[in-house]
Amino acid sequence: GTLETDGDKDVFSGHDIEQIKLMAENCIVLDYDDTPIGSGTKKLCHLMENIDKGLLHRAFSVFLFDSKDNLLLQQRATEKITFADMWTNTCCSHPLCVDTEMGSDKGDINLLENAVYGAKVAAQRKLFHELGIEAEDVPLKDFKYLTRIHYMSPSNGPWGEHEIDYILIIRANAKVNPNVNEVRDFKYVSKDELKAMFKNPELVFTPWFKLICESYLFKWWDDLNNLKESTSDNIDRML
Ligand code: DMA
Ligand code: MN
Repeated sequence: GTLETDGDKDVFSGHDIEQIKLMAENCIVLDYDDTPIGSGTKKLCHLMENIDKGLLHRAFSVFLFDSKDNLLLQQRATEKITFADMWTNTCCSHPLCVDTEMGSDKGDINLLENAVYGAKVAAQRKLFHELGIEAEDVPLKDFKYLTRIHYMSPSNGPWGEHEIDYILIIRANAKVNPNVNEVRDFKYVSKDELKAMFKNPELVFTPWFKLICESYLFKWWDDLNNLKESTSDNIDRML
């Protein structure tokens, strides 16, 4: 996970040192059915040469709404190694290969419930890291798991994504204090404001955010007060 080999110099050349360090995080490597089969560094999991051989990892995507049904968006920092400068949902990242974020310390019989719990723990950690949102403003019990989607998308250069992504919605009254190494800008938007943003050719959006908007988001947004946490074990393959 350091800069010791020529290979690292190559894929990381020109990138931000803080973001390079985060590439040493241990993601949860999955089989096709979302069963953890090991760990892999964030770097290995996001290289297209590995993805092309089938390497798949676990992720989460948070959609945070305020009390007026506005959605918190972020623009990714220029420093991000993948999908830099793009507008996207509130917060995305990966549950790490530790007991709390795999949910393996929860001891539930239901493996999906454990995995969902681990994704919520990771979501709370990254909402603070990226946006400075305090854990007490986003308690674990307030996240609702809605579905998991399997998707793949190349990014720039050698990089890409191939994930099973746990979709989490939360309603919160959050004070935002962005980490500028992660987040370039943020904005609360109404449904109509987001639709107008999609029509603006100067704005670029992440592929997963567009996928989720097209398939689910606007439907959920119409019914925010009545959304129930999913207990289905379905994996929505969007490949
Ligand atoms: C990865 O997000 C997760 C999804 C759902 C694309 P990311 O690139 O923002 O991860 P991180 O914040 O850990 O760099
Ligand atoms: Mn990923």
